[in-house]
Amino acid sequence: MRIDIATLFPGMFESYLSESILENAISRDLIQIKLHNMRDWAHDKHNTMDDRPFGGGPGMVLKVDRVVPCVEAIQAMDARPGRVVMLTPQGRTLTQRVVEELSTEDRLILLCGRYEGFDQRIVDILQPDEISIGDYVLNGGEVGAMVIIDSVMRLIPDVLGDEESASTDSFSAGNRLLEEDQYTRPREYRGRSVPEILLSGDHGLIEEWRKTNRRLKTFARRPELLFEDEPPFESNRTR
Ligand code: 6GU
Repeated sequence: MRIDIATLFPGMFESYLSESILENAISRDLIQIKLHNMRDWAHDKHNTMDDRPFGGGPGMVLKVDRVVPCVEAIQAMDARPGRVVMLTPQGRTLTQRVVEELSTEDRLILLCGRYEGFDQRIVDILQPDEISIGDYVLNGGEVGAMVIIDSVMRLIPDVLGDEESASTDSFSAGNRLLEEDQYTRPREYRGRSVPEILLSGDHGLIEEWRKTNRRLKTFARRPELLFEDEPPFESNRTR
């Protein structure tokens, strides 16, 4: 998969992109990530990307005659047109379902906004998939773009090793349960012991305990997950 990022703050991505799993996937050519500074498409002498809103009001608006040519130029850099994703608090909310959908694309173009938002004609012309990462306000779309990259990358074949396999992740198709409690050594710490069953070596009993733990935890913390009808529940959990 190729991912293009259009942003006014490319520096925000640098340390993230050199993080281990991602860097490894990039070096194995499973993912190609191209950063683009939108300001390169500001052709006036002050490199203006934004302007005051018509009709008045606070904040600044990203200019249509900067952003549209920028995205079109990025699109032309590869034969695959790609899906344009606009990061905005007005978008549909990102869920694991949406992540699964995005992970099937061969190319994503992530468009990060700043300021008050985008001129509406940018949306009308580019018809992007508008995505929000949740009901809170961020200073811009950059963190949202990283969330998309981070979650989508896990679903690209061979990016994760068997150890980190995503197939049993919470929220994935066929698993609507939170993960069970995990323990490692020492067996006892400050008077708190690891549940006896996990030390028993009885794999049947251990699997029963894990299932019960996942269900009780989900019921206590996120009961709505147990009663959601989307997606069709097909239990493909193997562990
Ligand atoms: Cl993607 N961008 C901004 N600016 N705020 C957000 C968001 C994105 N998702 C939630 N809030």
